[in-house]
Amino acid sequence: MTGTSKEKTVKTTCPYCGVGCGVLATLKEDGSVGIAGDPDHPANYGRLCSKGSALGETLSLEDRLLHPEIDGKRSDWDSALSLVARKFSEAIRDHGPDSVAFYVSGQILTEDYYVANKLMKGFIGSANIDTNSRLCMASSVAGHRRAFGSDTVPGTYEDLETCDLLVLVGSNLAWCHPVLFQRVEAAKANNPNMRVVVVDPRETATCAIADLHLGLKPDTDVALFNGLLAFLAETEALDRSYIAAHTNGFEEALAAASPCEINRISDQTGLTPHDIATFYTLVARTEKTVTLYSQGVNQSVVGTDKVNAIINTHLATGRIGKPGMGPFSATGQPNAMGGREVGGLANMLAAHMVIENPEHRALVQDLWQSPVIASKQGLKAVDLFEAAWDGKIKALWIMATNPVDSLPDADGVAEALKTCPFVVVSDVTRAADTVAYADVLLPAAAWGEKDGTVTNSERRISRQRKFLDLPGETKPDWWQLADVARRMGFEDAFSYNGPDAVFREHVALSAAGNNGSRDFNISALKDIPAAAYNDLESVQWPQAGATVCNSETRFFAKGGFFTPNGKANFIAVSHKDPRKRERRFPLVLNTGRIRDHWHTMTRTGKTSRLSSHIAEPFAELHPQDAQDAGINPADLMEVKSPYGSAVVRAQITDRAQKGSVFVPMHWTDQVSSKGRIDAVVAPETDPVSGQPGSKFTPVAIRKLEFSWHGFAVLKDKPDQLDTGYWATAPTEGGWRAELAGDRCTNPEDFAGRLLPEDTEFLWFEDGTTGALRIAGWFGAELAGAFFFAPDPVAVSRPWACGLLTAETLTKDQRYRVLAGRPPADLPDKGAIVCSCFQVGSAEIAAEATKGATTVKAIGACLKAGTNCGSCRSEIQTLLDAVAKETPREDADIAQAS
Ligand SMILES: Nc1nc2c(c(=O)[nH]1)N[C@H]1C(S)=C(S)[C@@H](COP(=O)(O)OP(=O)(O)OC[C@H]3O[C@@H](n4cnc5c(=O)[nH]c(N)nc54)[C@H](O)[C@@H]3O)O[C@H]1N2
Ligand SMILES: Nc1nc2c(c(=O)[nH]1)N[C@H]1C(S)=C(S)[C@@H](COP(=O)(O)OP(=O)(O)OC[C@H]3O[C@@H](n4cnc5c(=O)[nH]c(N)nc54)[C@H](O)[C@@H]3O)O[C@H]1N2
Ligand code: SF4
Ligand SMILES: [Mo]
Repeated sequence: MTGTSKEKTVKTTCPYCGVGCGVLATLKEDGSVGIAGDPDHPANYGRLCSKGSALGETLSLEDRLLHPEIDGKRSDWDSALSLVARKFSEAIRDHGPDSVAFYVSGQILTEDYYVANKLMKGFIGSANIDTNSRLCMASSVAGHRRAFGSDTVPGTYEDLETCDLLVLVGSNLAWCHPVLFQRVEAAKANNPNMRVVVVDPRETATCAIADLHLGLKPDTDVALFNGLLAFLAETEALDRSYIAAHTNGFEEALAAASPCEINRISDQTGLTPHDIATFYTLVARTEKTVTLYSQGVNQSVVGTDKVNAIINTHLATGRIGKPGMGPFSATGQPNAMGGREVGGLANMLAAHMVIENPEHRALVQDLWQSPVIASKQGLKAVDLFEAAWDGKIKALWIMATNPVDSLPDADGVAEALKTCPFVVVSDVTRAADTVAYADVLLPAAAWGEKDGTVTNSERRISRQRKFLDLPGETKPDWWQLADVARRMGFEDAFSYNGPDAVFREHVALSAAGNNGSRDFNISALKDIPAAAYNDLESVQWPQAGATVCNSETRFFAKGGFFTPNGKANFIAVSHKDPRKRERRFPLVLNTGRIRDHWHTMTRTGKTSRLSSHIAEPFAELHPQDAQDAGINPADLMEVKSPYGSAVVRAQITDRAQKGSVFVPMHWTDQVSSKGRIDAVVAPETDPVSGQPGSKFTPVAIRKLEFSWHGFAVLKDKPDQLDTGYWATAPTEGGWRAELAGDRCTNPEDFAGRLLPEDTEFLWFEDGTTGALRIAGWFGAELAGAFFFAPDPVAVSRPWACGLLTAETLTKDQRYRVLAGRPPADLPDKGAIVCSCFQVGSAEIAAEATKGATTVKAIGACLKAGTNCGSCRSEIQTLLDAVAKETPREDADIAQAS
């Protein structure tokens, strides 16, 4: 801890994505928190993305859960935890250990996870503990275990910088792992030979650095990578000696992949033979190749096969575990890896041990001194909620995840929670859709209020540190679990006096009976005292020696796999045609993320800065599909499957693939009328990993007709949005709302209900266009402004939002608000691209036409992209678009004039 006597700066780790950036958090005298990237942390060397740098704005206590509640009424810890212990014990007594379950999260800390897993598998005696990592990393875990015999990520972040070819498969790195993206961007700028290939049905922001974008048909990756394996064999690009010395099953895998028929692969993937051949040739001739993959690979009913098809190509070329080479699974959540280390999945044990292995079970049970040990796999997430719906789960504890929004068939999940007799939810906020289904609500300590460790994508363990007091009666998750365990009669095994004690046990388990037979070993941290745990610098595992060592930690360059014969397994996989187009559901729903929001928005949704980039649920769709459905830009549309429907705004773009619609996963019932896209997603899973295919659901779309559309800015948070469509977001100085309604709701009355009674109204009605604008005033201060029209409203959002923070307005200016557009001396910014400096697309395009041709030049004149850098890929895309339309000479002339 450093800083002046009144200010303290603490080194901690970002609670969002799996990059695991080091953060310096400074608690200021006025109680605010300053956030900066930790220049010494090897994941980010000082960088932070838009979400990380806005962390200080998400720490308010608004909507925080501060006290335990039973049946919606305030309670206390003693009553709440006694009730939880009693209900779980009774269910186990009456219906057996498999009648209870935990559903946890890659966002709890390793210590929390360790305690949850220990209680369920060693003391309750069931393996019914699963986690949202099932929706995230399960296919990677399964693919790793099939190939390597262990869940090992062989490489490191440095490999992404030192390779000559980076293949990004199903990864929107620019938006989802922005700091890694920036590291790659910088490496590419320094290495003119470096090439980047993006394999993704959509043209994403990540394509801004791509030399080749392969916009393949959804779920055809196996065909592409099998073709690559066959091509490598046919062009003698294999590493025969590596294959012979360190692998099993090559011939079978090659037979399943061969021959390399480019035309067939072209039919299967929808890619041109030329692009396929270019890609294959590039891989064949580039020794230093890294294939990084994420949810476009994992979240598929053939996800595990996709993972192994990729790994096969690396094993065949011996490009694994060497600097600049290897398959690399980018993890999503801050502690996806930590959860895997402690065995937090229903099909794992602990410390990377195997639940089906009796020796492993004995090792764990011995260290835990536990009465029982689960000997078979438990229920995986989708099956777990299905069992709850079926009445088989009598008590369920949900921790740090929001399944009513994030699991497929999300309405079915809500039904399951209604059926389940006893549901416990530990969360930090009450503004999460799952909270409504809790019988007992437990207030958890949030980021900055608790201590523990997380592991990032490159196996680096870092400390999250506390710098804030616990608000209200909140408690860390491990504490809640350990207390319930003690109340269930397991006093000795759960008498931890702090997270350091849990961590020491976790270290001991990693070393137990581990003579090199298991990858996860951190015995160098054995018996780490509390003070050293507190000061722990980040370390990569393995750390199997006597002391911590900071040298290279790659796996498998010289074999040494964790299979019975020490060799890696090629897995013979074959392409399966994705589901045929159905007449009633002819499009494929693809889902995923946007740049500035995190999952169900319970934290990023608190800040206006992160809401300014995209403030409404939308569907990205191809112009042809839009035309076929009679949908125009900005229309409201329904996306529907046999499971449910959602209502979103149409964003028509040729960056989308024809036949696919992309909808982000972030919108919930808290912030929109019907934006929960997981209500539409099919609960179909990969047979090996149990991971849902969240990127592929057959759907139908249609335009929704409304009598009126509206946009509003309001000082106070709107709460009575009883209209057909709405989506709200915070904006500086208040709230913004997108609206639409039918004839039954009169827009004027609607506006009147949302404005405080004593406001003075000004309004303007345009008889020819049907536009209606209403502004409510407290004297010279704006209480709210409404812009209504028969069609989607074209008012400039940044301008309208700016009215809330404008200096007091003169009477004349007050009327100008009713004009519904920025005055001529204040041109429209366009959609916000740079959320740090609130720079819009129109401003960037204007500078580009004036001659700014590089992201750097835009930064120099507008500051855009010069703080966190998360928007740089979008600026590049805008520059490319302008360049396409403006011949270079014109730009030069414009600059000269
Ligand atoms: N801003 C932001 N960043 C995040 C998160 C967040 O919520 N917001 N969440 C974090 C988490 S938990 C995760 S798991 C990661 C996810 O990170 P990513 O996996 O990069 O993100 P997604 O947007 O889910 O999906 C990536 C891409 O897969 C593509 N895709 C869909 N189908 C296919 C297919 O069949 N083949 C291929 N090759 N690609 C396909 C999609 O079009 C999409 O662009 O992000 C992490 N980082
Ligand atoms: N359609 C579709 N669905 C998806 C995906 C997709 O791409 N498409 N992606 C999937 C993936 S990869 C993931 S990882 C999941 C994520 O989905 P979720 O895990 O459901 O999403 P979050 O919003 O991160 O939920 C975390 C919850 O924990 C709370 N919380 C935060 N900190 C703490 C804490 O310290 N303790 C406790 N007890 N609670 C805390 C938050 O307030 C929030 O309610 O979504 C999955 N669902
Ligand atoms: S890239 Fe962004 S979200 Fe991910 S850890 Fe770093 S700062 Fe946090
Ligand atoms: Mo994830």
